[in-house]
Amino acid sequence: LGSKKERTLAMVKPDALSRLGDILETIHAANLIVIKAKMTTLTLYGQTESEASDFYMEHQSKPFFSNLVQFMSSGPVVAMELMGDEAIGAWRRLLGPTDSATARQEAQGSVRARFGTDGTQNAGHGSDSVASAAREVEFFFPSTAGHGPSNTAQYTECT
Ligand code: DGI
Repeated sequence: LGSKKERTLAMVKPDALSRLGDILETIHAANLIVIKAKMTTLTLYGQTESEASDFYMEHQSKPFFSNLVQFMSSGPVVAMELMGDEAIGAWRRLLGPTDSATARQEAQGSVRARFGTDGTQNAGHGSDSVASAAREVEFFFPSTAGHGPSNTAQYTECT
C-alpha cells in the first residue's frame, strides 16, 4: 500500500567492478531484486562516438563529457535491471551523491562513499526517472534482440 513497484537500470562502473559482491549485498539488503544482469565493456570507437556517449548523450555538451566517456569505456561494467518498491529513488539513495568525496561527507555508507574515487569515477549509475529507466534498460537489454542466451535469463516476470 502506498509504494510503487518500479524497475531501474543500475550499473557498476569500471572502478567498482571488483566490489560487485559488496554492491549485490547492498541491493539485496534493500529488498531490491536483480531481474537481468550483463557484464560488458562499452565500446569506444572515438572520443565522441561510442556506446558510452550514446548512453550519456544528455551530457554531450558538458565539460566533463569526454572524461566521462573515456572512463566508462576503460573496462568492463555490470548492468542490472533492478525491481522493487520505488526502485528508482531507492537505488539512487543507495548510490549517494554524484561526487564520491561529497558522498563520503554526506552519505556515509553509500556505494559511492565506499567504492567511488571522485566526481567522474563514482562506482555506479542509477536511472533518474521512469523514462530514463525505460531507455537505459532497453540500451543494455534490447527487447528486439535475436536468438542466443544473452536476453533469455530473467529472474522473474513483472509488469
Ligand atoms: O545521475 P548521476 O550519475 O549521479 O549524475 P549525472 O547524471 O548528473 O552525471 C552522470 C555522470 O557524469 C556522473 O555519474 C559523473 C559525471 N559527472 C556529472 N557531473 C560531473 C561529472 N563528472 C565530473 N568530473 N564533474 C561533474 O561536475
